[in-house]
Amino acid sequence: MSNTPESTSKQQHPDALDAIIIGAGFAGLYSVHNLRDKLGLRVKAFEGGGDVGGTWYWNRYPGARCDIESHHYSYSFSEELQQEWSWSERFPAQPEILRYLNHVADRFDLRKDIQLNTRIISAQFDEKSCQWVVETDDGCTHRARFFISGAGVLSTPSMPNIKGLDSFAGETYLTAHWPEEKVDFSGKRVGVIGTGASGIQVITEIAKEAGHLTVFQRTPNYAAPIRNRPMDAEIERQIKENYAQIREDSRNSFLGIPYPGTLPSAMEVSAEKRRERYEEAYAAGGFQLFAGTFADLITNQESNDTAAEFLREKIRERVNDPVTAEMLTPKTHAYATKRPPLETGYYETYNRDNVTLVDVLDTPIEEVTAQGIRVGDTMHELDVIVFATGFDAMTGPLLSINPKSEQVSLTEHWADGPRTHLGLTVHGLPNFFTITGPQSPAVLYNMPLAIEDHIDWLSDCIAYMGENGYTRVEATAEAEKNWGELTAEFAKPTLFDKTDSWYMGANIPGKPRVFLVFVSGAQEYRRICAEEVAQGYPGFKLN
Ligand code: N01
Repeated sequence: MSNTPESTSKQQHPDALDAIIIGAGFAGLYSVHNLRDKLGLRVKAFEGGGDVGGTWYWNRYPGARCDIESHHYSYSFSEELQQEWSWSERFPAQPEILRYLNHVADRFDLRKDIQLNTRIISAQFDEKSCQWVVETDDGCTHRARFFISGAGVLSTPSMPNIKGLDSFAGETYLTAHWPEEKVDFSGKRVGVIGTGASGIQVITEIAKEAGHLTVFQRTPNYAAPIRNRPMDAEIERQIKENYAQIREDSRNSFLGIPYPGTLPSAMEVSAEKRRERYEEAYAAGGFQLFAGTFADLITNQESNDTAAEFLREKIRERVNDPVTAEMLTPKTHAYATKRPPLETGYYETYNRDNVTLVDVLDTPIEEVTAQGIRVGDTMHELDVIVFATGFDAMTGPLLSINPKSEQVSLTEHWADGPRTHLGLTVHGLPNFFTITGPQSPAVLYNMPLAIEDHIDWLSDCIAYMGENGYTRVEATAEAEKNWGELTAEFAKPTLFDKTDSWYMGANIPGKPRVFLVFVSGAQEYRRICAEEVAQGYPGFKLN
């Protein structure tokens, strides 16, 4: 691997920053605040979007809503922020989360260290100066000692490779890059491809407005009601009074959301008791069915079957037409091995006269033409196509930048799947941190807390380096190997690898099929990270 021209020169770099940060979503914003205001570093975040917000800036499609309770899906680092911000609903809609993140940017004066409308396109570690040399798409080069990715885990959208895509004469939209101005669906013939969490939300909303909606479904999902409602003033008061305890409980729970009363196994209770638990969780909403019923749903096929069958019954109850109900009923994968979506009236959408469901599993989409979408011999004429077709999850955002050093390029290093230590660092790429990176609990841990944990950890590491006169930190090859083995060991007893999902990288053609998440739960992961610090960073070479 060759050096950049600059790295071979002896030139000093007075303008170099201490840290360059990718993105200004939840991770980028807290990184700027923490590193700048706690450690006193000179930092700059580069954000491709036209404003702060990350995921919540881009995914502004109708119906976009977080399915974790608002008071859990928020920063915990500032008690003042927790007390002054009021959430209007139990589950926050995209515009409210975006307002919250804008408030955070203003309140902590973060904007002055964020450059919007600018993407980082490459990054190379220069051994001589011990600095990252980072190129942005405005043609500029920047230098910093630390390179920190807050690029997100679901931020590289995936477009299917369908014949004739460019020939469509109507409008096309991608849920993951939704325009700022309102899209008018009234009276139009709309097609939606994809029935994951995004598809389920957008389908429910578009159906209310479109002349006709055609949903192209490849794999049906196990969706359950979210049960959103306006925030109750008394509940808000109790939350604000008990935030410290709530956060403590969250960080000590598997998913980072403290649902009480989870029983060890669905097979250790009677069928009646099991049914009772599922009914309660279904009525309570949120992730309670997955995270608040039985702890072995993702490890025991028999237990999983009971939850899956419960949800299949609910779908059949809610959808009037038995043929459509059967098409919507998942049969080929275990519950929660694809991330379970939450909904409000999704299944009832198929009881509307203006909605048609088309199965594209047995007969895939043949082509897109100027008029619409052809499936087998049937032409579905459309004015609008919406793609809710997912993301190159977890590794995609990092591989698109491909950070390099003299020893390592990330694309080569991860050719057979991600290799990291703690899901946060990479051997051969010094002073580089991947917030909620692959092989961390990330997507199976309430994201704002997962982000804060990572940033607090890397910030402590940088402070430790300063205190001890180190300028370079790098995960050892051995630590990386051990972490890979531990990640695989934790994944082994689970059912995840039996399903083709984005957790497995299976939604992207050619992507290595490996489980991308450290699935020990937040508590165990946090214990391991704390131990690394307590033992003086044995998994790292510091110099
Ligand atoms: O993406 P997905 P998503 N022809 O990958 C289908 C988070 N999120 O954006 O399953 C036909 O889940 C594909 O079919 P299949 C959350 O973590 C959170 O919906 O591969 N269909 C699938 O149905 C979530 O898990 C929230 O057979 C094609 C869909 O497209 C993650 O983001 C809201 C196709 C993609 O589903 C990703 O969700 C939204 C093709 N060629 C998202 N290619 C909340 O907090 C793909 N598909 C609520």
